[in-house]
Amino acid sequence: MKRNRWICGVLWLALCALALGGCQGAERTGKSAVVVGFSQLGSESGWRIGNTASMEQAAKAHGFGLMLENANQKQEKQIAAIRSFISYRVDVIAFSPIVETGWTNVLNEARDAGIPVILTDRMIDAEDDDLYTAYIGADFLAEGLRAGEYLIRKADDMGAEHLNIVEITGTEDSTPMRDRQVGFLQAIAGDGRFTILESISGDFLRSKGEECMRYLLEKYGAEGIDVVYSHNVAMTLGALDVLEAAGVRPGQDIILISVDGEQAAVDALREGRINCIVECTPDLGETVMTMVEALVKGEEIPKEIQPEETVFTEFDDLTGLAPRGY
Ligand code: GZL
Repeated sequence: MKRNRWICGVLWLALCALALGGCQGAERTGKSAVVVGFSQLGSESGWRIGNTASMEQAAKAHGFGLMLENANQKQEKQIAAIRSFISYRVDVIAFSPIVETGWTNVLNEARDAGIPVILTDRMIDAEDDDLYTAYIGADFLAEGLRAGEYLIRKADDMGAEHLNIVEITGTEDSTPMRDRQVGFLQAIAGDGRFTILESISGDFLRSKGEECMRYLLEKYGAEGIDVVYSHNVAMTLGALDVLEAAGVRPGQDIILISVDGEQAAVDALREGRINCIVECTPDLGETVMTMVEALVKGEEIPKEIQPEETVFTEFDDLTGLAPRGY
């Protein structure tokens, strides 16, 4: 069985090599164009699909070969992909770690091979931050703070005395899940108007967002829930389906706060079905590839680069907002 897997691995590498313009065998020989190995964690949301497209477009624009491996939400597949990039001797490895832990061994192997690693989108819990060259991704704590600051403004605007909150979180042990939760709690800390009834993981998936909302609605009733704080648009769209099927008017009967900012969410915001979208941009590709360009020239790059992000709320005039593109 193991032998078959090994053969498949070599064949896969050879196919990638051919796709990259005829590099021979499982290891690059001679000097070809810059090749980036990119392990993408999955295709779980519109955000993720937009992020992958951003990386592909930027690699093409820079004239880089891109070995893209989609792990379909499996950490072990990301680790295997990174090992194949090392075998192939790519110039730079980029990956979006699905969770923060479990990367030390494979990142030591990349360091021993002299291949720089860029963390894109999500962070790792590294004892030794020499295990990666740079982190290019959002400030998720700030995103959580923005969600909480919106809710405080909304409560003030409503003259609310007390609001019960339920939280549908992203993938457990992932950076966005942890920091969006911590930032939100920090923002509302000490404000006696807010109670978080329950926080459950929807794993950033629309289907699980539906399951979570159905469970919470059955447990607390529409009357018992004033606010839903959902860590991404995919889960929020699932929650909207459940709420509306139950005759609840999201955005009116229950306040909906989401993160990400796909077009579907902006449309729902304009329709009054979502109250607040904290932006998390998937457009990291150009920054990643610009840093790759610098690395292959032997230049130093910043240890951390975070994109500018904003927040869209029911209080804003959205008429000038350009199409989101994902
Ligand atoms: C955030 C990213 C998250 C998105 C989700 O940068 O890691 O993962 O918020 C996606 O949509 O699943």
